[in-house]
Amino acid sequence: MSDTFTRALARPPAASFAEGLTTADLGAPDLEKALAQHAAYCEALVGCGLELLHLPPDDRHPDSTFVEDTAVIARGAAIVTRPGAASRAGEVHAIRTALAGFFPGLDEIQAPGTVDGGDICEAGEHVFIGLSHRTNEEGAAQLARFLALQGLTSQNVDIRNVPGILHLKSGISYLGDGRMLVIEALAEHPAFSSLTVLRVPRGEEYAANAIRVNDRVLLPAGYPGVEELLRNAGDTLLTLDMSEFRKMDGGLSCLSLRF
Ligand code: CIR
Repeated sequence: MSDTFTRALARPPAASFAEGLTTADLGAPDLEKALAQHAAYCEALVGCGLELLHLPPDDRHPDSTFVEDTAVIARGAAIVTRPGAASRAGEVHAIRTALAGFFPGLDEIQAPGTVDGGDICEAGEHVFIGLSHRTNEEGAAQLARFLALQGLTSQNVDIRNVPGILHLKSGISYLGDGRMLVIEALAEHPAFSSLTVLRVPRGEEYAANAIRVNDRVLLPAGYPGVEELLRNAGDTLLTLDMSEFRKMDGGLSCLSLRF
């Protein structure tokens, strides 16, 4: 099984969206299209039974639609992160305010620690923490202590030398029932040896960022190999066009905080 979610926090892309950080080299995103894709994403979460909490767009922070990076929520507790990219540091203020009402003991990653939520992959009682160019060892250690207080074990997975992925969850997704969707470059990693590893076909790496939301799996549209893999595994899929977010290195998981 996997966690049951009842709510999600999301924030539409801002007018400054195209000024955000990216390594994708896929051209500038079209804001109108991104807004439509974001609306469809929110609708899909509502279709999965979630209540959607919307934050207003924030022009001062072009990457602020990627709310997942600003907090980690586990077992009824939450911690606000310290994003690893300087341009994203200010995103946490609105998130802190939004989450405080739900999580009275809201914790915070402290300097010099940095954590991006995209590096945190919860898999049942165990959590994988990506050491990346955004999440450093100090941040990972603080997060591990927070998780331990919630009764969760964790381990680090160093992805700093894995090409083509920004965050750990750009390359893996936990789908529930002991199953992990994993790109080839991480498929043999000893961290995942006790899990059922579903290998992402080459060329479809972007679809490694999927999300299990209650009884469905949300998947980016246009990746037939991964679709087939998951349908054969018995998953109920919902595919979403993510083209404009992909241009900014973002995937499905980044666009919401689910709890
Ligand atoms: C960034 O570079 O921070 C954003 N352009 C993309 C963040 C994607 N977030 C995620 O994968 N969790």
